[in-house]
Amino acid sequence: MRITVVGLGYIGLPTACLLATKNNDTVYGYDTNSDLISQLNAQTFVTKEIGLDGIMYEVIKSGKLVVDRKLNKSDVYIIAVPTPFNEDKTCDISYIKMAVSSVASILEKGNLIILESTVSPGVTENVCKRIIEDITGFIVGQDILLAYSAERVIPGRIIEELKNNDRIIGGVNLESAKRAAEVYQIFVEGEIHLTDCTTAEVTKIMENTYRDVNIALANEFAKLAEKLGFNVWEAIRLANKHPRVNIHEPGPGVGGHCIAVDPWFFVGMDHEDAVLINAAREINDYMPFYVFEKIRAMAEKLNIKNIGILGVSYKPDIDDIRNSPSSALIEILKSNGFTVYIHDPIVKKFAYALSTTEDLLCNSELLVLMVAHRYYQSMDFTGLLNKSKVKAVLDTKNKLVNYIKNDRFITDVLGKANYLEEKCAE
Ligand code: SAJ
Repeated sequence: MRITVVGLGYIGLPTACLLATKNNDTVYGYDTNSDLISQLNAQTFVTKEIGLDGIMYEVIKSGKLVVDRKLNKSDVYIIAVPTPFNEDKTCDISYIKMAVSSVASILEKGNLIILESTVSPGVTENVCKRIIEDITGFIVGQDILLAYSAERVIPGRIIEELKNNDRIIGGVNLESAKRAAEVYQIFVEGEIHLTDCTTAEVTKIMENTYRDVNIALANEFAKLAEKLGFNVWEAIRLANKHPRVNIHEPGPGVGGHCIAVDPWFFVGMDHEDAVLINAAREINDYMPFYVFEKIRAMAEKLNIKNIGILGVSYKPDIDDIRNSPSSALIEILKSNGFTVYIHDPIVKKFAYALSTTEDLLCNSELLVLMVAHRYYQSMDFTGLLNKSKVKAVLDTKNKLVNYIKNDRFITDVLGKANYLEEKCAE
């Protein structure tokens, strides 16, 4: 089976690599980004994704995976290109249209196209099918097979989850779904479930919406905790002892390219009915502003101007900064006249200069934990802070303050009532 993966991003590249480790024929990886293709071929592309670095150059060196800016004729095309959202919150499918058109121009009877990008319901059946039929003159479902199957993997564990997660595959007809299942069976060890395209598409955005709404609920509880006088972290821990309750974790906001994006597709399609989904998105997007208000309150009390930010990735232990809550917070702090020192143990490229741990501690008066990287949790903060000019610590993930044992610092934790006031009063 000759397979081409179109789009070598966060999902396309690991998918192509895993296919290449097991497929009998060469797998092709196609991307329009010439820098990426050159870096992959020169073996200079660096990834922090566990397990990917190991197999990536093995399959490229052995010729099992050929990456190119030229689209090669294949039996199967897997399309994994980005789908951001438009200003009106609808799903931007321009990359999909381009990719499907390019593939359609070389399609042969009997070929299979699988769309993997996250989309609003109906894109495979209505948009992709029409483009293919218009360009080729073939009939989809008869001459050409077409299926939809979204990835469901979590950045940081992509390789492991690509192999082990269950997979939902929707086909324009049963034959399309079954043929697509044969492709994924090359490397997927999880169960494969067949359905129609629209159900498979909607399942994907429902999963991410479920998580977004639950994080928003946790964030709302955190705000209530501060006003009503309880400790949200302890209350959630205990509430989750109930066999049917799974409250998520509060935090400084929701980042990434999935949970912060996909729920908008529902809102964009039906603003009137997607009331809860819209509210959840707004609650989570507001969290960096909420954290800023806490910083402003502390800064006023303690006469502070220099803020140190711990962590800029969108979540712990990865180098992905897309839509990161820290980026939003840094913009707000800067536009309000604060001087900001930024640190991250993993991220190397960021819009602003990153400080070393020493610079951060020498210059910051208030430290804000935004990302609970393992690095921060294993640092001897108490020792380091003693030698610094830090006066206060704000912990938005309830991970640091508990073990900074020193009365010299004012500490505050998101979701803990009157914590700051108590400490200031002491
Ligand atoms: N977050 C919280 N509280 C939580 C969990 C997460 O504030 O309890 C924050 C994180 O810090 C981060 C954001 O939410 O900023 C998103 O992180 P995440 O780990 O929840 O999810 P992603 O975006 O890395 O990956 C999600 C996953 N979806 C689900 O778990 C339903 C993944 O399985 C999907 O494949 C991925 O989106 C995707 O590609 O759609």
